[in-house]
Amino acid sequence: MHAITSPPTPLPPLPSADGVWEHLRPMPGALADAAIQATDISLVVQQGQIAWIGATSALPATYADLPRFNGGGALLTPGLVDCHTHLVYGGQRSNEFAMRLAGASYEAVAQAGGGIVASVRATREADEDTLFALAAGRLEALLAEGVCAIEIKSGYGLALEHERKQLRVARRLGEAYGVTVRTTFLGAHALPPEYAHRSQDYIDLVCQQMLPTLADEGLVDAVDVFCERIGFSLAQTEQVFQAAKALGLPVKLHAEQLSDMGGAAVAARYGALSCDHIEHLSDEGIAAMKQAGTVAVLLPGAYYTLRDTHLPPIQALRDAGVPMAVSTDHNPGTSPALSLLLMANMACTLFRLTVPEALAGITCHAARALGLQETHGTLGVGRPANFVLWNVADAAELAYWFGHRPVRAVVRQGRIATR
Ligand code: DI6
Ligand code: FE
Repeated sequence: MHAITSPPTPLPPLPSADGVWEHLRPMPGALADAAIQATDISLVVQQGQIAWIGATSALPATYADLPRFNGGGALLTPGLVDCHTHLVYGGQRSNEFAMRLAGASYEAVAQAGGGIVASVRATREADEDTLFALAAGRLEALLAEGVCAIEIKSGYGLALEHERKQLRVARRLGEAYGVTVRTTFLGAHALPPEYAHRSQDYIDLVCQQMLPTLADEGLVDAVDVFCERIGFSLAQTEQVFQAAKALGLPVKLHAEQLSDMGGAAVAARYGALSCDHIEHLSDEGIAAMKQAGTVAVLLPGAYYTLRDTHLPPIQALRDAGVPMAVSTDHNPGTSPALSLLLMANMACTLFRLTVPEALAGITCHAARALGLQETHGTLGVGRPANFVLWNVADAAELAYWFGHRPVRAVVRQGRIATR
């Protein structure tokens, strides 16, 4: 890989979105205030926040002199939320794509020295500016589609300085692009080679050194573990959760992706924000998640890439009333996906979500999976102005087209990001 030595150039400032955005047609479920029933609505942005929202016919006269943006009846949605990504890493792993096509399983690829550890090597070799430049390109693809908040995990460094590098890049991306970034420490993603056959020593390091140090540096918003046969055990998962709890940090879990480890129920006991993947989730896991208010994050990109056939228990989650989010799981191994709309489409076609479920999955439920439900994922007064105008006749088109981006305008953190 060639190194990029110069620091990333600061991006030019985006124009302010302050003013009246009128004649918009809200997606069902888009507004925090369900009492607003109008189909022609306006939204007032002041100092980057939503100052008023309601029927265009009821716009208060006090806003009459503000700049006007005529939406022309465009569909209005909240800014999209991508609640599970591994966006910052070096290299890429198209070679494994070929290996899997030739019949190798994800686990076999990992055992052959590929998998997560291959990305760890490339990430350790890359400096911070290189990682920034690589991740910036990926982030731009997601932002162009209307993403206004994104979770970015560490987990390809697996040593203090390299995990720090990933998390610092995640924070820098948020600042440079004016996008809400939630960082998740995933030190317990895989066993680094230098700890081969010493997984307990590594987990001790994660809990006693890496996590407290990075949390102290303000780099950690949540803590995640890959709880799996090829990842970490239930007991090790719980040890990491205890360390997170001691620091007052919320937890999430890569749970029951390849097998039913019982991780979801443990995560729920720690009040997890979300359990993600969950193809093999049990009824006990579902009940525990419901009780704890834990979001089920569905990752159809990984399911598709791995040509998995074991569907997550969608109907049981639906029956239990567990909120379902949908995310890219962007990562170089199992989900090299850079379109959240494509994930909504795949959640419908592969997982049989309804269109409203898929759209809630990339907005309000995704926000909840990050603990951002009071500020993101629905539109309401006092929230930061994050919204998207779409060139579509029907909200269902957002999950219907694929390979198409019917965006008319994106307002992100009160700035006009795409027009
Ligand atoms: N589950 C995933 O889908 C990714 N990590 C994880 O724990 C895969 C990461 C990779 O293969 O690089
Ligand atoms: Fe993941």
